Amino acid sequence: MKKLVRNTLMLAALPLAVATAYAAPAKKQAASAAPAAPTLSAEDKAATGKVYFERCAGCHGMLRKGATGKNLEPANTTKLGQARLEKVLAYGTEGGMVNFDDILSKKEIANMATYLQMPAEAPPEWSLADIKGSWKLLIPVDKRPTKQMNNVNLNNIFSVTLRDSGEVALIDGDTKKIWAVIKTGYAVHISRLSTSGRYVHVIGRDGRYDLIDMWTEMPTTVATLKAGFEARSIETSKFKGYEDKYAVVGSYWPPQYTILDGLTLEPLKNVSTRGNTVDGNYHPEPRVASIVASEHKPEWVINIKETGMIKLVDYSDLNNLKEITVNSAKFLHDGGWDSTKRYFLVAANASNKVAVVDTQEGKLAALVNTAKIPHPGRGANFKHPKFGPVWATSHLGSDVISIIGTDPENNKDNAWKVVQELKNHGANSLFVKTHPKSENLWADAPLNPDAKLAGSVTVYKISELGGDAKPEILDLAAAADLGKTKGIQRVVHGEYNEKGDEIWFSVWTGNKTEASAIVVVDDKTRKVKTVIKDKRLVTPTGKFNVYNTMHDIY
Ligand code: DHE
Repeated sequence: MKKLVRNTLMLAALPLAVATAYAAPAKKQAASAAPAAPTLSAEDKAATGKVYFERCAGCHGMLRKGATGKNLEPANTTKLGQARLEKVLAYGTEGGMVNFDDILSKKEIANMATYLQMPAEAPPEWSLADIKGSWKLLIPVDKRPTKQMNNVNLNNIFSVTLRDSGEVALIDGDTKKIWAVIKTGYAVHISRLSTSGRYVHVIGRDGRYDLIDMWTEMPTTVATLKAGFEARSIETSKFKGYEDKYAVVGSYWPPQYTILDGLTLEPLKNVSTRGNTVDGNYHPEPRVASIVASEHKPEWVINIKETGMIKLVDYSDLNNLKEITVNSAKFLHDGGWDSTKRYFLVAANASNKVAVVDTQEGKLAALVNTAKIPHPGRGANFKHPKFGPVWATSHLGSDVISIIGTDPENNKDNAWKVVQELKNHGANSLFVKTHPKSENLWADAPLNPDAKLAGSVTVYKISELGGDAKPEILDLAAAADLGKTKGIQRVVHGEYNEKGDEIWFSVWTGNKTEASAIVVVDDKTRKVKTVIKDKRLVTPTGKFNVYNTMHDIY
C-alpha cells in the first residue's frame, strides 16, 4: 500500500475545465471562513489542485471523501493542522501513506497541507452531450476492411499499457516483436477485447477511450471519445446476439457509466452512480470500479466502489434499462469470474472481504472474510487437489494468497470460504495468475518497498497444494538485467499467452526516462525464455492477451 500513491502519480495533464474549476475563487467560502482559515492565492490553489488531481485523487477521491486513502475533508485535516500535515505529506505514515519529499518541493508540500484544510471543490460534470461532443468516428464501419488484411496471429497479440507515454504497444506473442505502438489516453488502465477478437478497447486514466481495429494492415484507431475526467474500466457485450454491439465505460469522475455503440463508440446512454452506500448514507462520488460482461445473459456486472453496491445491468433494452442492485461491502475494486462464469468475485478491499454475486439468481451469494486488502486483478481459477474448483486472490495488505472454494454444488463445504492461505514472498501484491493449461499459480508483490521483493514473483505447483507445497521465488527483475535504475524495478501483472505455456511479467521502473522490460517465462520449466527490451517499451504495466481476455481465461 505504501507505494500505491506514488505509482499512481503522473496522470494526464489536467483538463482545462478542471484547472479552471480549481482556479475559480470560492467567493462564498471566503466570505464565511473564519479569519484564520487556511487560504492560498488563486494561482497556488490552481497549481495545488492540479497536483492533487494528478497524485492524490486516485486513492482519496476528487471530493476527498476517502476510499483506498483516508478522508481528507477539512473536518479531519484541520484537526491535524499545517505542521502535522506537512510532515505526513513529506514522510508518509505507517498506515500506507507514501512520502512525497522526493517528488514535491517544500513549497508544494506546504501548499498541499493548506489546500487539504480548505473545502474540497467538485470538478465539472461531463454529460452525455459533452461525451457526444468529444466523440470522433475516425473510420466509419463501411470504410473498414471486411476481412483481416494482415497475417498476424491476432489471438496471441498482447495489448500492453505503456503507462507514462500514453500509449499501448501491441506485441506479437509468437515473434515477441512490437507490432505497433498506438497513441492513447494517459496511462491506459486496462485493455478489453471485442467478442470477435478484432477490436481492442482501451481506456486512459484521463477518460480517453480508443477503439483499435486489428483487421487493418497495421492496427488503426477507428473511434475515440472522452468519457469523463478520470476512468479505469471498460467492457464489451459478450452475450450471443450482442457480440461487438455495445461497449460500456465506467468513470471515476464524474461518477457514472456510459453505454456506447461497440463498433463506432457513439455514446448512447449515461447513467449516474451517485446514491446511497450500503450503510444508507448518501455519497456524491461513488466511482465505477471493475466491470465484466456475462456470457450467459445480456448483462454487465458493474461494481460501484464507494457505495459497495454491485449493479447487474441488463443491456437488452437501453430505453428501459433494468438494473439489479446487490448490496455487498465497501470499497469495491477489482475482480473476476469463477470458472463457470456464473459467479463474480470482487474485492471489497476496505472491508477485507471478497463479495460473491450469483449472476444466475441475481443476488449476493456470500461475503467471504479474507486477509487484509484483497487485490485479485481478475483472480485465478483452478482445480485444487483437495478442495475442488477454487479462485485465488493475493493481497496488498498481507503476504498471503487466499484460496476460496467456488463450487457450491459439488463441494458445498468448501464453497465461499477461504480454504487455504498460501505464503506469498511479500505483501503489497497486486495480481495472481494461472491458466487452465498450466500447473502453476503465480503472484507478484510490485508495491513492496523492498526492491528485492518488488522485483520477485512466487510460484506454486497446483498439484502440490493438497500437501506440503513449497513455493519457488524468482527474481525476475534481476533476470531482466536492466542495470541500476533510479526507481525500484517492480515486477507486475502476469499474463499468459494464448497457448498457456508462457507467462509474461512487466518490469516497471516507474520512470519514463529509464529502461523497462517484459520478461517471458516458460511456464513448465519456470526459466526465462526471452526478455523483451525496446526503447519504445516505456513503463509497461498491464498486459492483455487477446484470446485470454476475449474468453475471460484466468
Ligand atoms: Fe489499477 C485494474 C483501479 C492503481 C494496474 N485498477 C483495475 C481496476 C480498477 C483499478 C477499478 C479494474 C478494472 C476492470 O477490471 O474493469 N488502480 C485502480 C485505482 O483506483 C488505483 C488504486 C489508483 C489509481 O489512481 O489508479 C490503481 N493499477 C494501479 C497501478 O498503480 C497499476 C499497478 C499500474 C497502472 O498502470 O496504473 C495498476 N489495474 C492495473 C492493471 C489492471 C487494473 C494492470 C487490470 C488487471 C487485470 O488483469 O484485469
